[in-house]
Amino acid sequence: MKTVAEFEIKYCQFLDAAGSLAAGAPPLASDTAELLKMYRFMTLVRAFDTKAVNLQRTGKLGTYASCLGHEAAHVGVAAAMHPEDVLIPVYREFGSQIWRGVKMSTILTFWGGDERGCDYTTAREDFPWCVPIATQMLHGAGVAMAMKIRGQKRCSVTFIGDGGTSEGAFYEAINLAGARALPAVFVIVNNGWAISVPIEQQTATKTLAQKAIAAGIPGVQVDGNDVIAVRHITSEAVTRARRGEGPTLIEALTYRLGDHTTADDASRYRDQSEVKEAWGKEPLLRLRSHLMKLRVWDEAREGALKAECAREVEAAVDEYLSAPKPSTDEMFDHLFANPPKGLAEQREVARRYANGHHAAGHGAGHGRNGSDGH
Ligand SMILES: Cc1ncc(C[n+]2csc(CCOP(=O)(O)OP(=O)(O)O)c2C)c(N)n1
Ligand SMILES: [Mg+2]
Repeated sequence: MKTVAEFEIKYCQFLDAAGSLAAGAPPLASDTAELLKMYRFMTLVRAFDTKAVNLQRTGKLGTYASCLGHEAAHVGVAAAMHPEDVLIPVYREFGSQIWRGVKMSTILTFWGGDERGCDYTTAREDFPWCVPIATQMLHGAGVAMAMKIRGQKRCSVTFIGDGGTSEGAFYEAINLAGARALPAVFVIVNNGWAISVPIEQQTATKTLAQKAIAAGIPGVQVDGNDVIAVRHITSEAVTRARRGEGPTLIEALTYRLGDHTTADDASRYRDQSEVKEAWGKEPLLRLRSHLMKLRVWDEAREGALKAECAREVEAAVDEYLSAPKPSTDEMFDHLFANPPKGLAEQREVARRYANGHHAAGHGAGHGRNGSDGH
């Protein structure tokens, strides 16, 4: 017997939970302008997220997947991308999207049940949300293949959750990306849970990053709550991809501080002590203490930023709530040139509901109250 293959998986962290910076941190760690920009977006996303959950609770938004705790993973990845790269999200990467210029009112429009929310004014080639788990991985590989065929200097960046890495589409996508040396970056946000399934039950593998080995591509683990490390590692992967050096799989370790979605109650399956411990490692806290050590942050600036973010979020909510609703016809308009009889009937029924003329005993006019798409 002889060893024919060996591998190791590296883990990257610069800023630990206490906000202490490791030796050998990249110049980004002292680039106060960039750090403040990332902190600002992370704070904005948290304000947006809190508001979105409240909107759902008061019947003004459909099912919503909170990104609480994922701010560094989301903002760090987007900050490493170039504007012309293509972001392919799952359903909770709002931090990446807002960084890339997707309007908060647009995000609310979609999660309020209106598909016009997929029509971004900025980052127009970025993909909309993807609820069928792992299918977006194939889109990510396909987009990268198109870029390669066209000889473009750009890459796709595709997100996936820990649970998603158990799906066939995950393996198919990284295999293709490896075989064709595609300009693709895949980011696993390992938040410890796939709804009620903990990572220990999800897989026997020691790291999710090592799944890259079977695809013949580099895999690396990063502290997903350390925005400096996430941005640094993603920058390296994006640079490699854009140079034609092939794909990378990044596993960002973080924690889902909220419920899976607003349709979930995590207290039914998850120990509160685990959540409490995770709050001590959350991403804003450590960046804030780092900024304070650099003497570019204090309580007054924190208060001013929170007030500014609250105003921005309120303005987005106003824009969302005051926009005219689409007609129910729009659900049917682009399906068939000549709708089959059944659909034509459904369109009529929907019109009757919209006008309040429906059969007695059935609720109607739920407005923006979407159903559980998960
Ligand atoms: C193909 C498919 N199977 C099942 C589901 C139901 N589902 C929605 S989210 C989810 C768990 C996903 O967990 P993970 O990939 O870890 O992402 P997270 O929600 O933690 O970000 C499942 C099973 C789905 N949407 N699509
Ligand atoms: Mg998960």
